[in-house]
Amino acid sequence: MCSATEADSRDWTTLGRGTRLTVWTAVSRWNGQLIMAKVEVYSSMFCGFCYRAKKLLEKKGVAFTEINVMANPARRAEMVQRSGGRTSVPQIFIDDQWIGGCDELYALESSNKLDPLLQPAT
Ligand SMILES: N[C@@H](CCC(=O)N[C@@H](CS)C(=O)NCC(=O)O)C(=O)O
Repeated sequence: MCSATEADSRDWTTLGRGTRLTVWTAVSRWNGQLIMAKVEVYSSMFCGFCYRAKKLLEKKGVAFTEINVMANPARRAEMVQRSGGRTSVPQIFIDDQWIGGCDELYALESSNKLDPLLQPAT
């Protein structure tokens, strides 16, 4: 289980400071080296599509930052702006590239195009 809310990742970063093994944060690192792309999931509670999208990422062992737009209208506005006007959740970004929602995430996985996107930019 490698997912983290933003609050969690801050806490974990603090916990990990000074230790040799840096704990999993929202951006996956091993001894400071980036080993996976940055993944962001804008979501809300009671959202089956969000649940499915997060399940796939968790199954693949992908660390991601979850942004709850229901609790934070400013972040919803940010999501709409970054996704070109989409209002539905989830909206998913990999290394700041807009991926789409749950259906698009599963389509990428089915066509074997998701893993290359999850590699860290070199
Ligand atoms: N095809 C979209 C469906 C997403 C969707 O319908 N999400 C619902 C919540 S579970 C939603 O945000 N509805 C409100 C809206 O469309 O503005 C996906 O795969 O992500």
